[in-house]
Amino acid sequence: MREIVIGAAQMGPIQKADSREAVVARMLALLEDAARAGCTLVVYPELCLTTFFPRWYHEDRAEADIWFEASMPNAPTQPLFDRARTLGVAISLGYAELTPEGQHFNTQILTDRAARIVGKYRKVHLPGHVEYDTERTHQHLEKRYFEPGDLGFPVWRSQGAVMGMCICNDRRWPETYRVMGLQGVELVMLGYNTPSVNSQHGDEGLAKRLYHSELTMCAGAYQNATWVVGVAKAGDEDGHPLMGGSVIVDPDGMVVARATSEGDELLVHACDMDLCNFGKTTIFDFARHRRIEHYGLITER
Ligand code: CDT
Repeated sequence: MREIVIGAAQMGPIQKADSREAVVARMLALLEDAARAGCTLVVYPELCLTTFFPRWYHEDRAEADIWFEASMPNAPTQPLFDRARTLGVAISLGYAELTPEGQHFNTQILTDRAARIVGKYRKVHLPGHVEYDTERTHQHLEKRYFEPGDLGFPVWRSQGAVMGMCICNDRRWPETYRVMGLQGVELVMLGYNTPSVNSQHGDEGLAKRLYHSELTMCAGAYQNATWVVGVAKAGDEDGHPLMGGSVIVDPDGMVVARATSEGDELLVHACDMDLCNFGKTTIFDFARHRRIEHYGLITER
């Protein structure tokens, strides 16, 4: 048995006016709860230090830099890293990254239990649009504020398991999981900010949106024999609702923990990485069963 007790730290809404320090105080409270529950890894949402700012249009692109972090850890997040090191709890969190070269990415990092950053992922599938769209009920300007990630879908060995990350819209794409699956991934961590309402399809309904979110994570888990931990930032941000639905999914594609609120809420599960072995050596033994001679179209168009 290779057990990692994992905390999925769903976060409730963050308002435009909330400071990074106030948000980190909430993250610290979730971390303390997780440590008390025996977790050695806590996963926080996408862009978890600020409100989901891509809903706000800045005509001057540079003004949006207020939402970005030029270093990590930095002054507001250092207390989180310090406490995580003391508790011996690894963390994974999403933030808007501004590089020294002036590039902007939607990023998630992974630390080890000594709070050293051991992995970094930059969101590949950026949803939304570049310019203000008068046809939408709300804006989703990720394509305006971020560049597509340039790191691919790497995996890292940590705490005796093969770990990978993706972010929000990435979870809807089978290629995301498969590229990590081909590297033997056993745990995919992801955060998301998903509006409760489809800006282009108002009558879609929350139940279907929650279903699609869970469907993709369960399918990714099953088809690649990996744990998936999906963590929402949820609730009403300045009048804009985000859905919850955080889950921990086992390598059979079954949900073993599911959030019940749209607030700060910790899910805890003891995840045995050895549960990945059966699928990886039988029905999803890629080396034996894949037929890549028929898959060319996937990368041709
Ligand atoms: N943050 C993020 O990627 N959200 C998307 C909503 C896209 S709607 C333009 C998601 O896939 O959940």
